[in-house]
Amino acid sequence: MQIHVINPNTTASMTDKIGACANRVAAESTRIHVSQPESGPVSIESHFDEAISAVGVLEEIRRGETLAMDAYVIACFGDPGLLAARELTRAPVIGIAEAGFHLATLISTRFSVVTTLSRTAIIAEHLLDQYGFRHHCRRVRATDLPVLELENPAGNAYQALLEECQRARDEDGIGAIVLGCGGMADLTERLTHDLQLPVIEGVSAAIKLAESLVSLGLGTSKHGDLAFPRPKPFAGRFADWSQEPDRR
Ligand code: 2AL
Repeated sequence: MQIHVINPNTTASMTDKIGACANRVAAESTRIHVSQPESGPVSIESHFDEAISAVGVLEEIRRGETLAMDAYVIACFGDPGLLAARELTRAPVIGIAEAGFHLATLISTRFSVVTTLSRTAIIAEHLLDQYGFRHHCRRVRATDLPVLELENPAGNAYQALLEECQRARDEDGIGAIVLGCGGMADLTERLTHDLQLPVIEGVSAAIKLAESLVSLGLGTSKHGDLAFPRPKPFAGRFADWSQEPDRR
């Protein structure tokens, strides 16, 4: 089984970290391919960053389709381009936010999300509404850590994250915490140990969900709105996405 893990931002150290995390949890027979877009923001922490990064994600899916990937993981907590990505493939495509939310509801009745910047929290809030998890989530908490601070070995990111997670555990009436950034993937074990409650990180969650779906022979439905996009010409810088319109 081949799973293509896409880091939607263009920071290579984060891509490597996400790849290491995916490899740690993947089954022995699973091969992990990890990539990042050629162009786009170094971190995704606004609606603007997210819109630009979604194009990069779709380009990576198109590349993955030429390599016959069995599943895709979008490893940014805003799940940028998720539904559009599903339109481009029959393989399952899993976002790390939705994967984290799903697993949290299976082991707790309520969870909180602990993410990066306050301004980014709205993206997780929107996803909770869109995916129908609003009722399960007590609170989306921000640490006010910029995403790239998680890549700074001399920084204090772990302590800030731990303290916000402790507040979530002690004040929110929850049973589990979902980490709200792909760059937090390597901190899960330490946080779980320090907090003594389940901490879910979306990259691992998404890999195991992708493996389950592929093992069950389940892929993205091509019946209805996730069918392949209608072929049509594209202008300008997207001209190479053009396909002859289907005249039937
Ligand atoms: C993210 C993430 O997972 N990767 C990134 O660049 N931005 N999300 C976030 N909430 O900070």
